[in-house]
Amino acid sequence: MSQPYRLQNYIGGTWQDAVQGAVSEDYNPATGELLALIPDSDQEDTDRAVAAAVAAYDGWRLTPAPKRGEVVARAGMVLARRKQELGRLMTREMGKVLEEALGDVQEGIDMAAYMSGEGRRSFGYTTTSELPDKFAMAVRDPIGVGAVITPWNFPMAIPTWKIFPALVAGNTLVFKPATDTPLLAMELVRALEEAGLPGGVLNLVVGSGSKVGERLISHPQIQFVSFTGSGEIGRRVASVAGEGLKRISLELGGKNAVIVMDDANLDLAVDGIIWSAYGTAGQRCTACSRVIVDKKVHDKLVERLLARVQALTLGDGLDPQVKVGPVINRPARQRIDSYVEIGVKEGARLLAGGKVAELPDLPGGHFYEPTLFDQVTPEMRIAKEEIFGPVLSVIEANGLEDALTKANGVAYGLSASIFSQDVNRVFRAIRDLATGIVYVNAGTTGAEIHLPFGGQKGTGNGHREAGTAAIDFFTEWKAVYVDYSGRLQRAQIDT
Ligand code: UN1
Repeated sequence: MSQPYRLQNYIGGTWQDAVQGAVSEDYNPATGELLALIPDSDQEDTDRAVAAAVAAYDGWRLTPAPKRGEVVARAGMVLARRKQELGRLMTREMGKVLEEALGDVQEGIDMAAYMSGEGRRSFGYTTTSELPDKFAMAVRDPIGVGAVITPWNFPMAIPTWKIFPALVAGNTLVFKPATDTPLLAMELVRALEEAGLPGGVLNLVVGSGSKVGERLISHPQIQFVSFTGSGEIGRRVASVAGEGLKRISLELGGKNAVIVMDDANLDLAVDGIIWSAYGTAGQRCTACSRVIVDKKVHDKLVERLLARVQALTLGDGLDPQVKVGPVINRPARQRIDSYVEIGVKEGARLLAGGKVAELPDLPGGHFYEPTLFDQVTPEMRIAKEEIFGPVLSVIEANGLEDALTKANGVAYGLSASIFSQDVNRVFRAIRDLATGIVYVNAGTTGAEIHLPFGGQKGTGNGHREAGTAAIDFFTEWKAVYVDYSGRLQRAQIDT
């Protein structure tokens, strides 16, 4: 066992302990190894970080956008250079298997490549004027100082979705990562530091939601909040930050369905379902947690799914044989287990898994057996609520209409997929699925960074991350009128 890291906050360009010196602990969820001692920051640390971001704002706002983009581009190169090492660290800190951890780092690298280019785009537009000798255009301004609050399940990708576009747009930030994955957050900040980001532009404060998070969302000098996490906390962010008239972007999870029609390529469907339901131990906002299958192919599909679920190997994600790592911590495992209990009580048929996995070689780990339920009906809680673990429910449908109604019959609307070879069915599904992301003949995960990411209904509050949509969230529009007539011209009157 190596010595635990000693993590610090990064405020105004210097690494420092929490003012009160409080520390908390960061563990490897597969082995129980203590990975790091981390600051347990409070309001004072948060206020210092906000003050540093406020002080840095004018300098950064006035730095030409292409230069801001170059800093992000260089940070992406640092991540690329360190990809293997960061992937391994992520597996140790968060638990997902190494291949997926490397994908998570790659998503950050991709985001840097895309957003650095926005430094030379960030397009506004010119338009006409109703008056002669008058010019009109719309340009983008940064918003100011913002808070970025991120979850543990994509410890590199999700922070980069928020931080890279926000920085290229000219904002300064306070970054509060999940306390389960602060090491990856630190490494991202270090990459930006190495890339030449001026002090104060991005400040890292590690601490609890109840102290750091609460202060950020109510701080009078924070102008926007970008949050990814649970629906419960999302509502709290919306009400507190909303009261302060801050701009708010929320991404709050899903209850994503794969529809399998009777004409589907079933082997392909099984591949897509297994990957999107059990990858990252089901701990993705985009994870497939419902399979809605036409009754004509139900038995065949379930038989093949079951064989594949039973073959999944659990263990430490650094072991290349392992397909499913641990879940993030003990309370998460407990929560998953209580959902399984609810499912059994509700009358769903448990086909595989359904219990905590005790691995003899890894007694300190938090593992849960990949779980498959059949004969689930739409009104059961396991068919409606986000479980965020390796638990999949199979629901039968009678044709496409019924499948679409069932897919849409939940409060969330992040991702959905359909397996079918029939172009007419596919296009109807694309039109009628009430989700922000739709896949055809693929599972529900695998969003690429240059398309909008986010969902309808209870998944969020209407904003999208990634792609050009991210620039829309992190900028203000400014309408500019230039009158070169040399006289007073009154719009709507002197036309
Ligand atoms: C998330 O689950 O919170 O599409 C993000 C995917 C990944 C991102 C998921 N690219 O599954």
